[in-house]
Amino acid sequence: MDITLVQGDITEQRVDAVVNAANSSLMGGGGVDGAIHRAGGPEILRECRRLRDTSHPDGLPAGDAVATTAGRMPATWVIHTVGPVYSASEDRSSTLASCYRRSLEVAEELNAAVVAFPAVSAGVYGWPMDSAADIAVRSTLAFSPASSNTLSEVRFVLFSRDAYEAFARALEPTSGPA
Ligand code: AR6
Repeated sequence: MDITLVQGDITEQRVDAVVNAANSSLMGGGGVDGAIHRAGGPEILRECRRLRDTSHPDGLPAGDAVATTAGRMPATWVIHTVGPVYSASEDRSSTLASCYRRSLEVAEELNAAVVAFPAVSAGVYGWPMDSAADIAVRSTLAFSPASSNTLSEVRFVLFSRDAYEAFARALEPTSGPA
């Protein structure tokens, strides 16, 4: 499985699945969530409402992931995950790592080959970018694919140059203490 980095807009990616940094309500919001619903159109919200009415009456907990259509976007699916709100007093890294693991599990269930992720929790939810990048890269590298695995590429799509550079640093092999 290759890990690639792109600076750009996740809604324009021609991939099997784009991951959305959603909130527990699954009813849309700002940031990348707003951009995905705008680009994909109302079909995404319709499917999200259906999920709320059926399998997820209480919403989607932080760290979990669920899929819908990608509507009019070039991708086929949106995998909605809910990142934790950053806290300086409580370590919520395992919840953020779970977003990546659960999203990749859902991607496998869909037989997706290429999956694009934004920097989950690193916007409105306030996670410092270097740490968000580190957790994203580590949890993706730690993911053990199922034997039927179809995943060939995980693409991190970063909106800003700063985010791109943080992910590039997180991907650098550690050189150890000087
Ligand atoms: N493509 C790629 N990355 C983007 C795009 C885009 N089109 N737009 C923003 N980003 P955020 P969160 C980056 O705030 O922190 C929403 O209201 C952005 O610069 O979208 O998990 C939800 O409904 C940042 O680096 O997600 C939730 O309520 C990263 O995506 C809440 O925000 C994530 O920022 C979730 O907050």
